[in-house]
Amino acid sequence: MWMFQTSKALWLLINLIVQCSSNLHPGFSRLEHGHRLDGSVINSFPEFSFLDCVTECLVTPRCVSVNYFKGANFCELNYEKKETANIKFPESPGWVYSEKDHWPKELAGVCSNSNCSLHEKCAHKKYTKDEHFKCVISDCGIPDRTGNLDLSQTRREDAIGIHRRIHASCSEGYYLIGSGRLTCQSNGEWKYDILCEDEDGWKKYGQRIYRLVTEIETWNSAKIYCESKDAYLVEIDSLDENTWVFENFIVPNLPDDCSIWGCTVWIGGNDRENEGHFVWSRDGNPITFKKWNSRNPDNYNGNEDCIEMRHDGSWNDRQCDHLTLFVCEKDIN
Ligand SMILES: [Ca+2]
Ligand SMILES: [Ca+2]
Ligand SMILES: [Ca+2]
Repeated sequence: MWMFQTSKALWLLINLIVQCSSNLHPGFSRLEHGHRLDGSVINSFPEFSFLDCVTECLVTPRCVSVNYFKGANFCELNYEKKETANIKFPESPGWVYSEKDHWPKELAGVCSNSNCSLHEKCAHKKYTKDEHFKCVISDCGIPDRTGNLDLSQTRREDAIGIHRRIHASCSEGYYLIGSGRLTCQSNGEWKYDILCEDEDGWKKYGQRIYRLVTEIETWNSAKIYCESKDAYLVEIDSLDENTWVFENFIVPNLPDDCSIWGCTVWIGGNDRENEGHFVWSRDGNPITFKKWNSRNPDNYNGNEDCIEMRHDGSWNDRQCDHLTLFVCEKDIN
């Protein structure tokens, strides 16, 4: 290892002195000591020499600048530079910042003439005369900053390279659903574990959000509708939750004429599979907390398998093809 490092360094030194000692001068003279660029890392590499770091940037089309931490030989490639970036350039003792433009592209060897695309990097054997290179996927690209996704609160360790992650949040007025992370997969595509749900129409209770859908539907259509919103027909597990749903979605509408919807809402319970054994539609788990109306469940006419919440917050089993409003529930993190 020592021999390899030494010969590598020597080879590099000879190359530099012979070929481009004057070329390297602008690069070294324009280093910015004590700074690093925040929030635009493509990838990072431990145990890199500074020139390795610059070379890695030169073989990576998306890279425009590097941060280098001398104490740990730690290299970061950036997809922005300080002039164009709407990002931070804080004082960071021990760090050096440098831009790709200040370095001779010949440092990239055979890769200086590669035609790799923006999300690729040119791979070749360093410090050899080998004329062969290949383009390999480098990153997933810069995630779309539009829409409801807020990428301004990313963390120090976030990066867009393969197998790296970015922490995202949702713009004001949106609920975050999921872990909030974007993971760059090995095929170069982002995996989004984040969904930003418009707060309009949804109400938050604990770690869940709920929405009254003001269209009359059969129980099954209501279930399908909720699922199409990555939600489920409301599942009530406690008296507190029952009271909350009742007070938020039924009480406000009680002054209305109830002739269209009967002032009831579908909830997710049913005994369609096994008469008398009520389960929740989401996962088939048995219903534990119950809030039956005094005469129910009565399976009236032998044909009542779906649960509605009544105008007083109690439950009734009802024919599943009855039409009424319904409440969807969704987990958030
Ligand atoms: Ca629930
Ligand atoms: Ca029944
Ligand atoms: Ca009934």
